[in-house]
Amino acid sequence: MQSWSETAVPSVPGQGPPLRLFDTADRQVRPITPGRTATMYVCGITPYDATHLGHAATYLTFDLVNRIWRDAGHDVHYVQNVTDVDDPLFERANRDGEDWVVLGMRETALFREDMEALRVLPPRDYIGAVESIGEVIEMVEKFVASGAAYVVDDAEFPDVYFRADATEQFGYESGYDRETMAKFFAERGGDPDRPGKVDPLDALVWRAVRPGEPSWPSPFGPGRPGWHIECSAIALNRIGSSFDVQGGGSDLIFPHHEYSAAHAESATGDRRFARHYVHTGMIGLDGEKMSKSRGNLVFVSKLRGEGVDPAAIRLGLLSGHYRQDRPWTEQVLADAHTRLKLWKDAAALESAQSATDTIARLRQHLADDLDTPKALDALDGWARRALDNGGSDTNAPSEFAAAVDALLGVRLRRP
Ligand code: 5CA
Ligand code: ZN
Repeated sequence: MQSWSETAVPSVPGQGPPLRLFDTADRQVRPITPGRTATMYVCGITPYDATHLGHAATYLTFDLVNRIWRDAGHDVHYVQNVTDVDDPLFERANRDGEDWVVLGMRETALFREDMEALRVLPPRDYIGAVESIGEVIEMVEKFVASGAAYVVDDAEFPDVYFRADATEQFGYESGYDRETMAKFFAERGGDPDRPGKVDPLDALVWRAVRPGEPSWPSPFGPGRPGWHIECSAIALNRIGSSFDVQGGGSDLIFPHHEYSAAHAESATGDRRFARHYVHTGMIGLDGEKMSKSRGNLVFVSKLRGEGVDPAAIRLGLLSGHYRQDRPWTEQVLADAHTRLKLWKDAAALESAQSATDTIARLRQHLADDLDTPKALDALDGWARRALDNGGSDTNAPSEFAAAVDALLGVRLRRP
């Protein structure tokens, strides 16, 4: 699938400390040690509606990871999927009397536009679930051959299920007990009560065709992929196992990332799919998680349409810590506008005091589990001092602007 276009990233003199991030599986902040090419897979959207600020916050978080790695001189192989065949697409398309393929294409195009406007660096591989069906079938064949998956005894709908006990280490990613797993499995797309399953926690990897649903031929009969398997297949075939970061919102910790890891580990025999599992907190509105099912959405495209500067959306979403659930409010946006103006004014000065220490602090705070609140504070401090007291360093305003552009993705001056 076509990705979106790349924005230029200025290079900034000097280097920051190595990146440390919280790993959900190990429940601690620890260093990430990528090779020359750093590898990252971030779960993409299900394109049945426009991108809201919750989605945007999650992609902005991993954009920081991408930018920190590039700043450290790594080549970054970033992979993202689009879940372009799934129940929510059919439901929305049916409701609106539209073709589900057209709906998916339109919302994916709008997502690309939003990402470009927010200056999110594009994935190198942007892959649709439909495009990866051949890869999914290959994996499911392997599971069936090894006994990791089985076809339910149902003549009408011979679905294929992956055994939750196929790998010894199942459960390590979320660390949840069985009761918590059962709760989230039922709430987040699982089907614990499907007759014919060996264990209620076994996960669908191939869904036999139902009347009115699209299907693709396979050795197990016509059907379509289950959900977790698309992310396993897409990541494995592009960045292999033991890649550096698997990313997504905290609502993907279980079941999605637990099973995509288990599928991949069952296929490869490796103990660990990703070296770091990184999860973002949920953006809320009016006291509730922003979600399509609750309908309390603020769309990026709607704000853009109202003339809101995407750089202010970016700064507003980055003003809280990525792991914290946090609300989007009018105040968050107003503060972001004030900050953007402060930084732009300082970046437009002819001279200021040196920005070298401030850039070092920016890098330190970001490397410390993406501590954006402290990073943004440090930049505010420099900008205020520059505007109040001036300084004689004529390079400082442009160095400040280059660092903000490279590391935070906010452009303060015309290039
Ligand atoms: N297509 C699957 C992943 S393979 C999916 O979860 N799609 S999604 O459109 O529902 O979500 C896309 C990403 O946005 C996921 O990482 C999800 O965790 C994140 N997300 C959804 N709602 C919020 C929110 N309110 N705050 C922060 N992140 C969110
Ligand atoms: Zn995914």
